[in-house]
Amino acid sequence: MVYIENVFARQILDSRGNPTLEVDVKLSDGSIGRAAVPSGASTGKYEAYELRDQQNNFYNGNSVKKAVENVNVEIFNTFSGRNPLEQKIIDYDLIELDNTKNKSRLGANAMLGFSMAVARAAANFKDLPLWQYIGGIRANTLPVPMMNIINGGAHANNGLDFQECMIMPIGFSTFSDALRAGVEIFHNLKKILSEKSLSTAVGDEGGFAPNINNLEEALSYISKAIEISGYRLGEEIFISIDAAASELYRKGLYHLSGENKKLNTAELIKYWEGICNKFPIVSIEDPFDENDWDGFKELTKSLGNKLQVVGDDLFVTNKNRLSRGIKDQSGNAILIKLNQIGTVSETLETIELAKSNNFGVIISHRSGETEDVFVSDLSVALNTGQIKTGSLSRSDRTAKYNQLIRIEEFLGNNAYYFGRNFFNKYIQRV
Ligand code: 2PG
Ligand code: MG
Repeated sequence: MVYIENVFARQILDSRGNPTLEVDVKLSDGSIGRAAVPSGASTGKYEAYELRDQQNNFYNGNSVKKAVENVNVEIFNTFSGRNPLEQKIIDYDLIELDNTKNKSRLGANAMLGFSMAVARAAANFKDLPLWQYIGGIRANTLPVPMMNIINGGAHANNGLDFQECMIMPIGFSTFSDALRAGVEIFHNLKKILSEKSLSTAVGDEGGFAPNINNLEEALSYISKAIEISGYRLGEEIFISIDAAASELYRKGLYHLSGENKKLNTAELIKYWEGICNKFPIVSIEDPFDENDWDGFKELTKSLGNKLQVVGDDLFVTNKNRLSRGIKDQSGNAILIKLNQIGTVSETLETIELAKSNNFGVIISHRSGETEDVFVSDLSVALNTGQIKTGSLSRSDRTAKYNQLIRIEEFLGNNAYYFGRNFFNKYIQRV
């Protein structure tokens, strides 16, 4: 029987220059699985705990030496000799070993790095690509990307209140064509911003971060870029937004300081309805605070048949929080981030729960990323049909798209692009 022979973690750097973990799992047959852990900036309050050393004058408090040690000592001691093909048993034993509610003892970053590396090692042992190891022969769907081409909020230092203005190339029949459209639009957006003498420097996720302070202005530049690229807005390309509204919420009000507005939940619902009347928006993520279940519920009631209302900070990839959302109809889609929950198996279960309740599923990167492309494989493995992995620049983001190009090539005629399917469900033709 194949078994885990060695587990080794090291501290590496993420795309923002912050320390994170990389974990290697070596098996008895010589197979190796390597995984790196991403990290968020606009983190939800209910996420699993990211263990950082918080040591003064040392990596600004952000080093992960303790988490590294937890992998190299405790996790190694517990799991060496175990069967790497038993992902679920390993993950649940890991949860038991940690023995806290939010993975704060070992650190969700330590746990996830190990969990992902076990999956990769097992895939390599089976001589399968990760997506095929996880998904089997049913895995064939290339996801529609949410491409974050204008960054704001906590990911940029401009005046834009909301975090992500994204394009979704839905009306295409292959992933490659969809990707090409996104790239062309991205480059044309750069020209438009330059002509307006706005900065074309990029934010944390590789999208532009021009110094504008108004969502409609951002969306109008994007619309223009789509048009001059020769694509049809509302037929081929659609818009999605991540408001990351938990970041804007204080004492019952949403503070849109860029737009000089303070809105309560009901007013913000009106605001979203107004934006959706002006632009072909198919998805709004975290339109309200992570505790504003009613806001989610109301918006789902009013717009949920036309677009996705996505819970990120609201659900934090957590089955219990998602169950509440399903029951109350607070939202109709979930953003999936492995490090919000901290193991591969729990992530798979949350996705399963979402799918079986007809919730949309978007596999997501974090704003702090590495060259690891686990999310690309995961999106194809489970045929989720959607991925959010940033803009069309910076290797930490393009690495994910490049992996999807490889998977599409591997699948050949068996590759299926989810665009039309998504299109039929949400898009109202004008
Ligand atoms: C989000 C993510 C990823 P962060 O809010 O959806 O885009 O950002 O990783 O900073 O939480
Ligand atoms: Mg989000």
